[in-house]
Amino acid sequence: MNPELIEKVTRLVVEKLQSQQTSDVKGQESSAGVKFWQHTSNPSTQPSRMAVEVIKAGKEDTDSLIKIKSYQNTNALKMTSTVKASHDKNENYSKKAGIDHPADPVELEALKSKTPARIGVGRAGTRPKTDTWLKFRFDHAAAVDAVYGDVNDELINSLGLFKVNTMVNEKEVYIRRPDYGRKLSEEAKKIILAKCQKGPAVQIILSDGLSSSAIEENAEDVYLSLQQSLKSLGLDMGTPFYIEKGRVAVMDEVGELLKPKVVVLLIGERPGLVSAESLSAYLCYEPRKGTIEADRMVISNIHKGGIPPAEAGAYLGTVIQKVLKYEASGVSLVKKQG
Ligand code: B12
Repeated sequence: MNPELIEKVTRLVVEKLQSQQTSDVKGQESSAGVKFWQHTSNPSTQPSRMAVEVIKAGKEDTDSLIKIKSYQNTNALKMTSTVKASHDKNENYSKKAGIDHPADPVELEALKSKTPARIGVGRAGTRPKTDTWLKFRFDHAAAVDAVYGDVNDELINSLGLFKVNTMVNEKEVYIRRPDYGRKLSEEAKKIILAKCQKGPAVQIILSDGLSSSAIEENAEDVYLSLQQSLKSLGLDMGTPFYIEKGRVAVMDEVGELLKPKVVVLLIGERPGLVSAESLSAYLCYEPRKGTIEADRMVISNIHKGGIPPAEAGAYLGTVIQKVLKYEASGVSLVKKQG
């Protein structure tokens, strides 16, 4: 954990976003030197890059490269290095798995560089090539692990969070009964009421949701940078905690109990075959029982191949500031903003 680095990156991002409120931040380089992640970078053709790079950010910020990552769960570490090794080994992946004699190789490469989806992978007769098939099996296994895995308590403790449960006790029930994942257990309600500050401006919650890997890989950076961002914006953030096996609408129950102005829920997304470790941040102004979905909003695709976690945390702070200013979120926010 390196709070100074998180603070530095968060400050740069918040400054950038505040000076460029109207522009789309993705894919642009700021004058302050924060480089945003190239979403469609293809791991098989591009060298791996760190989530956040701070490049000659100012006279006093001369570090050429900053890597933010301190907590490393051993499984997550194993997985990350396995993925990396797999990508390294697959240096020639696109060649082996690609179309043998493309009519237009330049155009094909251009198309492939625009998406991480499995396009232009070629085939062996009527079947996929062995490399394509093995990569598919690998990514599918990672997705299953993400859904069925549990977040390491060490991470939850290291973030200073306490853990509560929904009405779900096992993953099979979680998958079959989304409604149970939207309700807190009676014990959870008591613990939350006993431990949490009432009526904060911002209530942060974390939950594994559909991907424990998403929390393991990204939660620390997003959470720390979100905290820094809220601190720099002068926003009070109550007592954050972790909900095991939660669904998005569980925030309504938290809203009822603690009456925060805004709830932000960092939750694992349903894994796909491109990334099994993607995190979402769902936000809502004054969520309560009966809140309609249109009043929620989401920033999705937070992971090292999407929106870099530390930048997402910083960005979230500025979105929360807007939600508080207009006292609305989702479609209501859009309507009020005009
Ligand atoms: C599954 C899914 C759905 C399912 C949700 C069904 C269900 N009960 O789970 C369905 C098909 C209904 C759906 C609908 C929509 N979705 Co959708 N969805 C997803 C997906 C693939 C996974 C979401 C997830 O894992 N959530 C986490 C789990 C734990 O949450 P949950 O509690 O089980 O389910 C809730 C959330 O999934 C939430 N939700 C799902 N989509 C959206 C979209 C928005 C804007 C909001 C606020 C909430 C929300 O609604 C569920 C019920 O509360 C994501 C892709 C991704 N990478 O995240 C897109 C995604 C979140 N959806 C998206 C969109 C645009 C929509 C729609 C607005 C599409 C439309 N034009 O109608 C609607 C809005 C629905 C809503 N709740 O307001 C976009 C959001 C883009 C953005 N940043 O704003 C995403 C990122 C897909 C994408 N890449 O474009 N979605």
